[in-house]
Amino acid sequence: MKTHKIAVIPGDGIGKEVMPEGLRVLEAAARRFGIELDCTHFDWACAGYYLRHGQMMPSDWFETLKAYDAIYFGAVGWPDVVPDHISLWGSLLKFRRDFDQYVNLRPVRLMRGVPCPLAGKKQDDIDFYVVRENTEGEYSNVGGKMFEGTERELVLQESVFTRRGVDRILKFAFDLAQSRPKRHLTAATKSNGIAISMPYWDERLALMARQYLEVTWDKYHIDILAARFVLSPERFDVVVASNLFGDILSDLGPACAGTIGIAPSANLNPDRIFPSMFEPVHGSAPDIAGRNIANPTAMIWSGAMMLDFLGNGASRYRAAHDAIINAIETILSEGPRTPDMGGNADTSQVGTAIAAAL
Ligand code: GGG
Repeated sequence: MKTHKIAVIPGDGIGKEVMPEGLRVLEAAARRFGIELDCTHFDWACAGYYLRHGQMMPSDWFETLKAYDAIYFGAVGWPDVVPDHISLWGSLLKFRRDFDQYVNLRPVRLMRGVPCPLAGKKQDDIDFYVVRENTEGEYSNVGGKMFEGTERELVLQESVFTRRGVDRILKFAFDLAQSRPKRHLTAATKSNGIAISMPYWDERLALMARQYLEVTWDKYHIDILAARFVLSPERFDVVVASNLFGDILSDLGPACAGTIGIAPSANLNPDRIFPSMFEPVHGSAPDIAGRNIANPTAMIWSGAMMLDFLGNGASRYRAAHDAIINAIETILSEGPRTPDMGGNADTSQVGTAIAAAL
């Protein structure tokens, strides 16, 4: 039996609080389904390695992590001490780029037992994926400053859209749409205002669509698309978006499905040359950190996605994934619940309950 080497990076803030619950449930699932996991912990965080060394990770981080099958990541950010762009570009974004995790796959689902904040929507009405481009686009450090501190101060920031980068994320999204019963793809754009990169994105989209005749597709400008998430989420199946638009939509989607505390994500290197990374959509949430009240569900669900990816189609791993989702839904229906879901349970109580429900 293969032993999967997992690099565990809890990170900062509530990342440190939800990670033990993620591991608790992973261990329970691994025991039940006969999966071997070998976890190694790294304290690469603002309130960890950074405080001692002035950088987020050691310089040999790439070689170190390359030896792992997956990265299980909590959250990054301690803005009172380290500016967010330093911590993000010093860890999370390095993983995504250097390990070519070009797909950020973010399921948006109204889970059983979660009251929907949108009037009149049923469980089946919210069940789609946001496929976020994860290595280029608006997330760039290309640009510069001139005339700093003067009246003529000028700040320039470029977006980067490559043919390879655009085509591969569109292909992943169309493949996913083709594998689902609805077979529908929606693309986010803003080609009326962003006059070079977004028309290019639209052009590549239309070309890619020609190869997927069984998939129906449409595209919306990001502003009206955001409104449609709230007004009619049932129209979506697979939503593909550039890095920034995908980031925004994948916070908005889970908010429409109850709470961002349950939203998982998978940063995938689909070619499996480098480790993929699994993390909650939420960040380190400094406002509630240290109180043990964060919802651990997103961390736990991300662990389920990790098992499924590690299994690469194997039924035992798929069964482990499904059992975790079922345990999450049981506890969301029957409690205990954290305060973001109207309950008064703490993080550990919810994690323990989900592990027991397995
Ligand atoms: N667990 C995700 C996390 O720590 N997110 C912090 C954040 O600000 N991420 C920005 C991004 O995902 O692009």
